[in-house]
Amino acid sequence: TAQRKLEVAEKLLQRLQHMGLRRREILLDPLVFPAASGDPKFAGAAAETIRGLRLLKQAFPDCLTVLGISNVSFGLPKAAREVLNAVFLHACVEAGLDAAIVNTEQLVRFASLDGGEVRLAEAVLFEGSQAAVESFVARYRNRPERGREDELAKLPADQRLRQMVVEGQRTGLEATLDELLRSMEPLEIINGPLMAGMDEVGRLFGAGKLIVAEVLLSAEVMQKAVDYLRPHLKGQDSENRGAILLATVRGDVHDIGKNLVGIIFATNGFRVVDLGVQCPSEKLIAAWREHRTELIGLSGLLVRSAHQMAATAADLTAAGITPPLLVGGAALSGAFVREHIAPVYGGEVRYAAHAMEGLALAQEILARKRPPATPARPQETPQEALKPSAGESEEATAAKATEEPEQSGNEPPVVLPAGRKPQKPREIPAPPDLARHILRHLPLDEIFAYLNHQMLLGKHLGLKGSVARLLEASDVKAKQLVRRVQALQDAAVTRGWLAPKAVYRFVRASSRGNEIILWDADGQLLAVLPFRRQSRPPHLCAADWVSPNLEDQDNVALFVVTAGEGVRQQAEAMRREGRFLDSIALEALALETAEATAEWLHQRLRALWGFPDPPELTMAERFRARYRGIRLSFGYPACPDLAPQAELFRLLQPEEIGVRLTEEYMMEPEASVSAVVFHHPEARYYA
Ligand code: B12
Repeated sequence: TAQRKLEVAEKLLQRLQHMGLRRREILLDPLVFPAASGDPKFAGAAAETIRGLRLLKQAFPDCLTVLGISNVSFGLPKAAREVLNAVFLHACVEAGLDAAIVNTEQLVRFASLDGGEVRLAEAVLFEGSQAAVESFVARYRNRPERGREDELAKLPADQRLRQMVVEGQRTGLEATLDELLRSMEPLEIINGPLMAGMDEVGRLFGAGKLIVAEVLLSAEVMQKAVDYLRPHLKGQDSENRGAILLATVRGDVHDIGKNLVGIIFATNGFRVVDLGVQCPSEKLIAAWREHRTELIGLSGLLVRSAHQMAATAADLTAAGITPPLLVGGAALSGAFVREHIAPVYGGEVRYAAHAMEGLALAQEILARKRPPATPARPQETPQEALKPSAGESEEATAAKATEEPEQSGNEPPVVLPAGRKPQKPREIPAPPDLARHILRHLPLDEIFAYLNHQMLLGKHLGLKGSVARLLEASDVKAKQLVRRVQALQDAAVTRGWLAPKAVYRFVRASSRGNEIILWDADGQLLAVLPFRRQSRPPHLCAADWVSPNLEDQDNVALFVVTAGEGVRQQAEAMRREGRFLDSIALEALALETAEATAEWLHQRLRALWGFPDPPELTMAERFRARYRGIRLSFGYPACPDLAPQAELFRLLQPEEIGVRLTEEYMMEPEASVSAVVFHHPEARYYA
C-alpha cells in the first residue's frame, strides 16, 4: 500500500542520512507490480504506487523519486505494453515522478493516444479488475506495436531523417544516415533532408509551434548528424549556405545572445567565425579581411552597446568593409537601427529581434545576393536597408535605445504639482552599520529558491505562457525543461560552477532636486547620484524618496552581486560537445542566479533595516516587489545613465569579489547586477 511505501521510505531515509547522505542525493523508488498479470493480489497495485509517489513527494520534497516503468505492463502483448507504459508514465509524472527507467523505443507518446485507449488503460491501472484487463488486451491482441521510432521507421530514410531533425529525435539517427549513405553523397544528405528539417524547424518556430528549447534540441540532432557525416565528406565543405562573422561590440560582455545566434546559424549551414565579447572595431576589421565572410553580425545588451554598434558600423565603412550587417540585442530597436546605424553604414543593415529572425534575414539576403559579396559596396537601395524587421512592434521600438532619457540629474528639477511629494516615512530606519560587507560564500541552495522560473524558462528558453500555471497543469514541455534546469542546478552545486558573491553597504543620504547625495559617517561627501524625473504626471523621481535634510539621517543601501564566471568554460565545453540546450540553459541559469542573488540580498537588507518581509509573503509576490522599498539599477529607466556605475564601484570595490567594470560601464562577469536600494514605503518603479 501507499502508506507502507511511505513507512519504508522513512526508515530508509533515516539510515541513509545517518550515513551522511543529503536528502537531495537520494532517489526513492516506490516500485510497481504488474497490473495485468491476472494475479488478484496485485489488482490496484499500480494505483497504490501512484498514491505512494504523491505521499513521498509531500513528505520528502527534497528527495527525488525514480521508478522502473515497464514492470507495470508485464505479461501483456507488446502493442498493449507500449500503451499501458505511456499512460502509467504520464500518471506518475503528474504525481511528481522525477526520473523513470524506461525503454523510450518501446513507448508511444501519450499525446498521440486517443481518449478511448487512455480510458481502457486507466481502468487496468486504477481498477485492476479482470474485466478491465480483458477489454484492454482485446483491443491490442492482433495489433503491431507502434513506438514513435516505428512510426518513423515506416517513412523513407530521407523523410525519416528530416522528421528526426524536426522532432529533435536521436534514436536511430546513425542507422538512418548509414542507410542514406548507400545512395546519397554526404553533402547531398546535409543540404537535402537535414537542411529541409532545419528549414521546417524555422517555419514551425515562426508559426509559434516550437519554442527556443526545442529548436536547440533540433540543432543538436543536426550537429550530431553532420559530425557523423564529416569523415565521409572527403574535404568537401559541409557549410555552404554562407559565412558570418559574429561579435559582441566593444565594452559589452554579453555572451548568451551571441552564442544562441552562433548555434542557430552554424546548425543551419553557415560557417560562423565567433570573435567573442568586447570586440573592438580593429579586431573585427582584421578578422573580416582574413575571412571575407558574406555577413557580419553584431550583438550587444545595453543601450550604450547600441551606440557602440553605430560606431563600429562607421569604422567598418571607413575601412571599406560593407557586407550586409545583422544587428540584435535586448536594448536595440528597429527604429534605432534605422536612425542611427543604417545612415553611417555603407551596406545593408538589418535588425533581428531574435536569432531565428536573424537566420531568416540572412537567408533572404544571401538568396538575393549570391554569388557571394565582394568587399565592394553593395548595390541595394537605402530604402531596402530601412525596411522594418518582421515582428517588430511599435511598443518594443518605443521602449528601447531610441528613447533618450527624459531628464538627467544635471537638468533643473521639474516643479512638482502640489501634493505629489511623497510623505516622509514616519520613522527613517537606521542601518545596523555603515561598513562595507563582503559575502564570499553565499548558500547556492538557498539562492536557487529565489530563481525566477518565468524568466529562466519563459524569457530565456522560450516557454510560452505562465510557467507557474503550466507546471500546475503538469504541462509536459514545462516539466521536462524544469527537470533539465534542475539537473544543471544540481551539477552547479556539486561541481562548484556557480559561486554567488555580494558586496554591500548602507550609506547616509540626502536629496537635492533629482540627485541623491551620499555622505560618510563623518559628514564627508562621498558621491552624487543622478536620477530621472518623469516629465509627465505624477513626475516621479527616485530622489524624492530620500529626505532632503541631512539631519534626518536618511540612508540608502548599495550593492553589487555576481554569480561568478565558472559557467562560461563549462557552457563552451557543452557547445563543443553539441549539447546546445544544456549550454544555453546553463548560461541562462547563471544570469538568473545573479538576479536571484540580488533578490536574496535585498530581502536580507530589508531585515537588517528592521522591516523583514512578513512570513506569508510568497516568492511570486516578492518577484512583483510586494515588499517595502525598491532597488534601482543604473541603466533602468529611472536612472538610464550607466556612468554612475563608476561611483558605485568606487564605493563598493566589487573587484574584491571578482567583478570589473568595462569601458562601457558593463560588469564583467556578465552574470552580475548592481543596485541602489530604497527603504521608502512609497518607492516604486517608473519609466
Ligand atoms: C535578463 C536580463 C538581465 C540578466 C541577464 C542579462 C543578459 N546577459 O541577457 C541580468 C540579471 C544579469 C541583467 C543584468 C543587467 N541588466 Co538586464 N535585462 C535583462 C532583460 C530582462 C532580458 C535580456 C534578455 O532577454 N537576455 C537573453 C538574451 C538571449 O537575449 P538577447 O541578448 O536579447 O538576444 C536575443 C536577441 O536580442 C537576438 N540577438 C542578440 N544579438 C544578436 C545578434 C545578431 C547578429 C542577431 C541576428 C540577433 C541577435 O537574438 C538573441 C536570441 O534570440 C532585459 C530587458 C528586456 N526585456 O529585454 C534587461 C536589460 C537588457 N537590462 C538592463 C540593465 C540596465 C542591466 C544592468 C546594467 C543593470 C545593473 N546595473 O545591474 C545589468 C548589466 C549586467 C552587466 N553584466 O553589466 C537594461 C538595459 C538598458 C540600458 N540602459 O542599457 C534592460 C533593457 C532592462 C531595462 N528596460 O532597463 N539583465
